[in-house]
Amino acid sequence: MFTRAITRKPCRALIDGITTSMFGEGKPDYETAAAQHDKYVETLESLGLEVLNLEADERYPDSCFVEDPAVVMAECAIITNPATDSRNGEKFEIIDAIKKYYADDQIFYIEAPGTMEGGDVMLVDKHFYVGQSDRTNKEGFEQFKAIVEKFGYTATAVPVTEGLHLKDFVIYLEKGNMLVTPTMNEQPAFAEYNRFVVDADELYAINSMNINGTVIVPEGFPKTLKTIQDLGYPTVVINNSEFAKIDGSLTCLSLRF
Ligand code: CIR
Repeated sequence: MFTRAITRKPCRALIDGITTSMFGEGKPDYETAAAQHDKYVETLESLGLEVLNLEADERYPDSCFVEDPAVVMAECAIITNPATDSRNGEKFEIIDAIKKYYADDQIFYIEAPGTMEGGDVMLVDKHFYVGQSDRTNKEGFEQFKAIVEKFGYTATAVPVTEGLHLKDFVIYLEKGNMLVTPTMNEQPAFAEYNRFVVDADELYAINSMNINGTVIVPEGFPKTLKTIQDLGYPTVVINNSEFAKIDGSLTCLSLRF
């Protein structure tokens, strides 16, 4: 069960967020993004989470994507080392929020030359799958593994060959079910799960998010919504279009614990 989340309001500079345009063309509209973010926070609250919604930080265009500079779990928090210059400083700005919930001896740090972003980290029960991507390197993974093993977790690396982060291409919906791309469907690491391949025109909907049994699904992806509903999950649909334009998905916008 999640009881808390940390989010950060989008800043006006989000129009300059990094993008490969893999999920949408054009620049985000700030006002629309702010309204969508409000709705996101309200949705988390409606599902029982107490949300710490941090103030916007204009110095970092991508700073609303708080999932990347930290990884949180019940026993500890790990401050990551974001790989891009424009995002690396976000790791310093998330620490005060993390310290509200974790003692100093529960907070760990990924150090250079290790890089890591939380979008590459997917937890299944007590096992972490960690994407090896342009953002998370082998050294980052090895440091992460050594930290989480102290708390009884295991971790394995998974190659990310299709784009930004692991969780853009595979998501665990709980109860043994995963949404995957055709490539992740062939990944031996995921062979033991019930895998549902998402159509190429609905790739963005892979990053749906299970919060305490209810799955939040991005608006506009009816086939994936039906797949999730047919599996028996209650769903909530929200529009995330402005974040999609800068490669941001649903999980990116919060730390949940
Ligand atoms: C970036 O490229 O870093 C941002 N524009 C998007 C980050 C999305 N984060 C995530 O998937 N966890």
